[in-house]
Amino acid sequence: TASGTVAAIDLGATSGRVMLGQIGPDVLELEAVARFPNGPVRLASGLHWDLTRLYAEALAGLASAAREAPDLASIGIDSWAVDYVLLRGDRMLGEPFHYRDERTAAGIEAVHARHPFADLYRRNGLQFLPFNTLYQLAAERQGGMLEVADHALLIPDALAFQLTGVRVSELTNASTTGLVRIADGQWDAQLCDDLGIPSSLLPPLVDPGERIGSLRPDLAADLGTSAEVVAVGSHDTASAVVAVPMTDPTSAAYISCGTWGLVGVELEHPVISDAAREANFTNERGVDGRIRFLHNVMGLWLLSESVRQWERETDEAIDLPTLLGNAAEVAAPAEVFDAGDARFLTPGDLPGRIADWYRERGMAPPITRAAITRAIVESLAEAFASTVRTASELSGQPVRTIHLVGGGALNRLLCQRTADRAGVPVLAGPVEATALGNVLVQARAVGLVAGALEDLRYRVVRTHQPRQYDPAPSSRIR
Ligand code: LRH
Repeated sequence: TASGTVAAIDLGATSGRVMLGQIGPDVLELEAVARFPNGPVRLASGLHWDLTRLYAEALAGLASAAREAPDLASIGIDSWAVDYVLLRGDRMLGEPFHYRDERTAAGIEAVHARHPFADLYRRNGLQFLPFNTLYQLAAERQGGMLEVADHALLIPDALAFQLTGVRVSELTNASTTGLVRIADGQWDAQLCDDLGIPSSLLPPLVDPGERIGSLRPDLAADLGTSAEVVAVGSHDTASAVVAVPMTDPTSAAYISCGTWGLVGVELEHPVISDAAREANFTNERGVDGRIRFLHNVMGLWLLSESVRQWERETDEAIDLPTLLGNAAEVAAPAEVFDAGDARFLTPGDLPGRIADWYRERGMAPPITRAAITRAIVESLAEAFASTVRTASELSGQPVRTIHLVGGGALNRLLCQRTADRAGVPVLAGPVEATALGNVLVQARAVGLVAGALEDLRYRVVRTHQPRQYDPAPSSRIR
């Protein structure tokens, strides 16, 4: 196989980055050429993303990437799921809504009046999340926006459109909209009709690995590259799962832990049983036709939003490693709180809401920052462990190892306590799994590597040694 360089634009809900990926026979290396913060912006209309700024940051990153690697082969884009931009012609109809915006209640009601959740689940296989794209679009319809728009593009597709002028919808991310049929992976035009969502808004679906297009000529000249934009697993979680160093996906679970903790297993076929629906497990499409059978656990959001609150209160920057070190020194709470409680979804005073959760049950809440942080870590670890057990039960797949990838892999206390509570070893890393998965799918598309998903993963196994956390027998909680 050959050697070469590709660029990955990877946008998380809390931060974004542009990575140069070097690929060679025994090389798989990332170099961050740009890193930038991301987060919600509250406008008069609600909670939004500043997509225009993210695009500008991505462009600056691409310019550095092209300077460093004049032979750049391709560019791939991934981001968080479900959110979209409405367009009329080439024009964006405002900045996209943030999925944590609270406007969708009426959309949910309108959708479920036509298609009760059990019926939707049979069609699209998705867990209920109040912000799934179909509920957001139903809310847009009530606001009259769908009459003005002629296209809806998911976030990575919207950036690909800015770069190339080409409108497509990449399948792994499209599968999170609720508008793709689980049976055949095509847009569900009947469901769109029933919900008054014009299916003409939805561009043609493409698979990860397909070419999207060349850079607009002005951009190619500015950036000094003729790299092509290639579709990757544009849902960040799909890219992360590509780079989970599982040597045997039939006996391992994964936790992709960033802003969210996506906890589940990889399957060949969806599971849309009553039990899976009741446990609110999702069947999202993975790269190469795999199914990501998983459940959304609240993730590091609980911690980052608490830190934000404390910083707001005292106007002082908080050092995360110190906070986590202190958390490791204090006792774990007698009871974990329910990390999945919907009150923790929206931005605000999370420490206050955690305290409310305990007080409502007649329990003393953790008071100090260290104790609150410890409660968050323990509650996440418990949610991770129990969700792994449920994934295993519902799918019939044994779990002998848990791979924890993403930023959470840096959190030693979380990794150790997840292993303890699950009674199964946790293999932590790579931290940049999403960018690696993005790079690998591009590398295959442009002919730098060949093979099946297992071959791509094997390259991660060879180059990125995970850190192992064995369950402590004394603290095993079952
Ligand atoms: C993680 C993620 C997750 C979605 C959520 C909206 O970044 O893509 O898979 O459920 O964001």
